[in-house]
Amino acid sequence: MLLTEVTEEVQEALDANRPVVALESTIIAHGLPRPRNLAVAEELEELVRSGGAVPATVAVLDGQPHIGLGKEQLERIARDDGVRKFGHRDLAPALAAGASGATTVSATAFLAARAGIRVFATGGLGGVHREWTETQDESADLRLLAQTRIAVVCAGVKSILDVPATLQRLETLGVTIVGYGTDRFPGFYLTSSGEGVDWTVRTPEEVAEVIRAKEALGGPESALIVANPVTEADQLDPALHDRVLGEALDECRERGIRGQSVTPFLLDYLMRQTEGASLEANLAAVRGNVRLAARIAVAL
Ligand code: PSU
Ligand code: MN
Repeated sequence: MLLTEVTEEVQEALDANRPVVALESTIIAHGLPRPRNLAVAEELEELVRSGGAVPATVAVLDGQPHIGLGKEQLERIARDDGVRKFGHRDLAPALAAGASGATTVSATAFLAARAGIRVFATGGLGGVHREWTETQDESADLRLLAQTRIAVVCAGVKSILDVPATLQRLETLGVTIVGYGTDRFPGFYLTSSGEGVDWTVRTPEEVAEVIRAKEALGGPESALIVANPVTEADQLDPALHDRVLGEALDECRERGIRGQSVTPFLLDYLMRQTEGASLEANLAAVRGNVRLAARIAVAL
């Protein structure tokens, strides 16, 4: 029994070795405000198409993983209150229970790679949270990327995290990182996190070369992180970012918010307290990543 539903368009593209870009759905269901989230979901798919690739938004609906969503399915993800947040470890019980949920980076990367998709675009990865020593909160994104063969185009990891600790963890896990047109690791809402990257690539063709080299090497499977910064013109004002993030982290601690709710809470807090400026920076990052992912998929 094949559990996963792959749309005809995506399957045909994969069979013919034409470019496909996977998109996650947690950012739609839990990372962006309604009703704008639906417009963004549609826009991201359109960006992939205009880049010459086929979009494959991933989600779980009524206990079935979907690779590629139709219009009504995308609407469900964007609008339904019952849509949960599924990391990789949630997939089995969700399937067994017939549940519906948006997939995080970990669940999306897993399902997409399993379907044969090589390129995936998102906003910012999850990672090691600040106060990790107390909470031990580290996104399952990291471990899953350490075991999954896929190229993930992202604006680094979310700046709400402990970025140096996350980079250290990615090094330990053996996840390759290349900076796209930069030797700085991007800071999600910010052009730079202040940390460096060891490798810089400048064109989609160069990224495709790295992917091919990685595939030719074989060995244990792992992801390639293509770290693509927002432009300085589109970034959130760094001083505003640091001030509001400090407040957001205090509020999160005071309210005792934990587990899967932490990331959506912090993103939402920043959006409200920056009067939407963080949302614009987030969207600029995602759009840039989706465009680049399409170009990489085409170059492959
Ligand atoms: N990128 C965004 N917004 C998001 C996310 C990524 O611009 O909301 C989501 C991704 O799905 C990622 C998740 O996997 O946040 C991380 O959640 P957690 O820290 O609970 O693992
Ligand atoms: Mn977490």
